[in-house]
Amino acid sequence: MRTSSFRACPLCEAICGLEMQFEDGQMVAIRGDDADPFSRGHVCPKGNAILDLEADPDRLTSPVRKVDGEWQPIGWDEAFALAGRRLADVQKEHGPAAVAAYLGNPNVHHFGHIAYLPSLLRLLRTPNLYSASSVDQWPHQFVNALMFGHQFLLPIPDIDRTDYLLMIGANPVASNGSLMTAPGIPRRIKELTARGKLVVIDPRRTETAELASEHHFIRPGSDGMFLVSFVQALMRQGPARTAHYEGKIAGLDDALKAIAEVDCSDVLDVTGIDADTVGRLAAEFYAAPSAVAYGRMGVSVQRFGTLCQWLLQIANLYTGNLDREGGALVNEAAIPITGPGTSSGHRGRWKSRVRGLPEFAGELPVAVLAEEMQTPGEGQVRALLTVAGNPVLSTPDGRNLDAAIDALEFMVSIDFYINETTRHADLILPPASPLTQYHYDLIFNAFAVRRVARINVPLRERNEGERADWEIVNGIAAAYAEASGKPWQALPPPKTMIAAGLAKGSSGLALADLEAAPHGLDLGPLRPSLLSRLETASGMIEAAPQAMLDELQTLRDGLAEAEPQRPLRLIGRRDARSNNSWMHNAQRLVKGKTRHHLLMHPTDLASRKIESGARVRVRSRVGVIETEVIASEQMMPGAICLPHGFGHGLEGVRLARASQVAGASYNDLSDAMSLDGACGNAALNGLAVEVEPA
Ligand SMILES: Nc1nc2c(c(=O)[nH]1)N[C@H]1C(S)=C(S)[C@@H](COP(=O)(O)OP(=O)(O)OC[C@H]3O[C@@H](n4cnc5c(=O)[nH]c(N)nc54)[C@H](O)[C@@H]3O)O[C@H]1N2
Ligand SMILES: Nc1nc2c(c(=O)[nH]1)N[C@H]1C(S)=C(S)[C@@H](COP(=O)(O)OP(=O)(O)OC[C@H]3O[C@@H](n4cnc5c(=O)[nH]c(N)nc54)[C@H](O)[C@@H]3O)O[C@H]1N2
Ligand code: SF4
Ligand SMILES: [Mo]
Repeated sequence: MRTSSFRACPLCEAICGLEMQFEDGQMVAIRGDDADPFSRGHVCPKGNAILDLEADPDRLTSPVRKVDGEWQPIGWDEAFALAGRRLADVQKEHGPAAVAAYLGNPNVHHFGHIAYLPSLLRLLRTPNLYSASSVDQWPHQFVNALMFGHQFLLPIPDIDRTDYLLMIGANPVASNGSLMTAPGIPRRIKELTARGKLVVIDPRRTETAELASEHHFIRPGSDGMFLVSFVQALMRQGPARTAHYEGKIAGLDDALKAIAEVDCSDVLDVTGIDADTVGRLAAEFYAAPSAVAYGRMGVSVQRFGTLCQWLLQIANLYTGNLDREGGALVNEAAIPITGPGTSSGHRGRWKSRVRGLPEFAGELPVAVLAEEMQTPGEGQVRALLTVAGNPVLSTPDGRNLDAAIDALEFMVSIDFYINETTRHADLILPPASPLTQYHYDLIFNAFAVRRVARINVPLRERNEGERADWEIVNGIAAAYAEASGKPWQALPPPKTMIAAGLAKGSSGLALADLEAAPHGLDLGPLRPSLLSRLETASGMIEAAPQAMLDELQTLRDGLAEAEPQRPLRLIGRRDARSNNSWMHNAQRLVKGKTRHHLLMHPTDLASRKIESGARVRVRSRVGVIETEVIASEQMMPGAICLPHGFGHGLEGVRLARASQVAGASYNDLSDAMSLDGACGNAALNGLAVEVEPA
């Protein structure tokens, strides 16, 4: 007999409700849950691929330990004790900084990771904390902290009600939306373009651009100039509409004055978009009944990412669209992640040892991780904990990081795959399937385009001999505490923690209310709330943070950095059938044509006498990779495009299917020295490269 269970998908920010069908305890099918009021039946190929993940023979289900280069089984208690003792020993001998931790993207998708790891990390007391955030959304968090006083006071585009969406450097039709949890993006975009307008600015004519009202190519990395020019054009349309923010805003005149002073006379040369077009878009944006400017990976993970995020909010502010329906609104999450007792996002409490880069929100930029391992001296990193991450493929100059990790004294990973990074571990602790655990999306409920809440209950028991993610974190912490003589108290199970979290919020919801709604709860559209929640010292929106005025000064110099021997600009790409570096082992996703090739405009191929389909070498300052190139009119001439997360053919990796679609790693080209100057986020997009026949 078939039975159905319902759960939010843990694979991306869209948190679609899934209907999972079981037969005799075996999961046999997955469909979008039509009764989920938020996702309304939406599902993508990845959601279905959970079937492959659950049945993957390469997936670890119990701990393994490397002995003389061979993986051997080890019991849980012994594994915890070994991890705790080795981490404590390294710190005893070399000091607390000698242990580093790296947390990867899936941490955010699992309550048993995100709610439990902070206590383990506090126990380790190391300055060397790293995560995928510094190759991703740091610029957003940083701007939120500067302007609104909290890293998670995040303005979200009100996509369902806006009349005009200016979207720059985002491709939600492939990515399913980011820092904008909105399941079923294509439907939402179709409704938007029927009601108003979507304008996409992107060096590639993407899947989203295809659905947009209008698309413009932009030279990679030149968005800072485009947005300055755009705000200048808004200023020519009429006065700032700031009545709404009266008494709640500081520095707007200073910000506008500094923006007005930037010389944008050559905006066409720099960006590829002419001044008339910028002016027309600004006029439309200013005149629209409601409008919102939004940018993601393409504008945040580049040299001027933070500046771009600030300029986007200035555009929203100037036109009165910040904290307004149809504009950009901050969610009021049922389990609060802002306000008392949360981490607002401080900066500079410590610095990285080698390059002296400041900490942000408790972490150092991951671009410095390799040098912290490779540079001798007091505080050198000698041991590593990774949790749900693959920094060898995901962070800049991955090949060098790979070598640095290989030379460590000890490494322990919480992960269920032996991937390009965890192959170096001495010990791997694999969590049981997330489907066996209580889960509440702390982050994505809070970043959603509606006020939603949902508890996910276990769909089945975990198998005999498996451990849940939160039990593993507790297990390592307890063993480490014992070995290091530090006091420690285990955290209670997720259900208890979720109930406690709800009690801290003002939604009035209790656990039982969520449990009574197996398809999730819709609590209504977003509402203005930012002005009453500001956490800046002044209690006002700080429109002109000094760090942003400084970046404006360097914008022109930064854009002028020419590299004649590397004239092409490399950008990334996401595909609906891919998920960063780790789902290429799922048969449902990798079957059919390969997806890791380089895209290049025909004229750029012709001028280099390269045929479409040929193998090419791509060179950057730090590395060279080989891959296949395909001619594509989707690309702006001068810009070339490669997805990240490939490069699976490395020795010792246990990903049988992924290794057949190995591809090359983007991050063997990206540069650990090339950062967003304002916050230290990696500048992965807009990389200067050259291509030659292989
Ligand atoms: N060039 C370039 N580089 C990029 C990007 C880009 O656009 N271009 N994007 C960046 C972005 S946005 C991100 S978020 C990062 C991602 O970078 P990472 O977070 O470092 O890597 P992932 O590929 O997400 O690897 C996830 C790992 O988690 C494991 N995993 C999955 N689910 C679970 C679980 O439930 N528990 C545990 N313990 N492990 C689990 C998987 O097996 C896999 O090994 O990559 C970044 N790197
Ligand atoms: N299918 C799938 N979905 C995913 C992921 C995945 O790997 N696969 N990863 C998830 C993660 S971790 C994240 S963070 C989100 C990211 O979500 P998005 O940011 O929406 O996804 P990207 O495809 O990286 O979109 C970035 C866009 O910026 C463009 N771009 C690159 N450089 C520039 C530039 O200099 N200027 C401008 N204007 N545009 C530029 C690229 O062409 C691309 O279209 O996606 C999530 N969803
Ligand atoms: S869009 Fe995201 S949340 Fe929805 S099914 Fe696909 S991977 Fe899962
Ligand atoms: Mo990400």
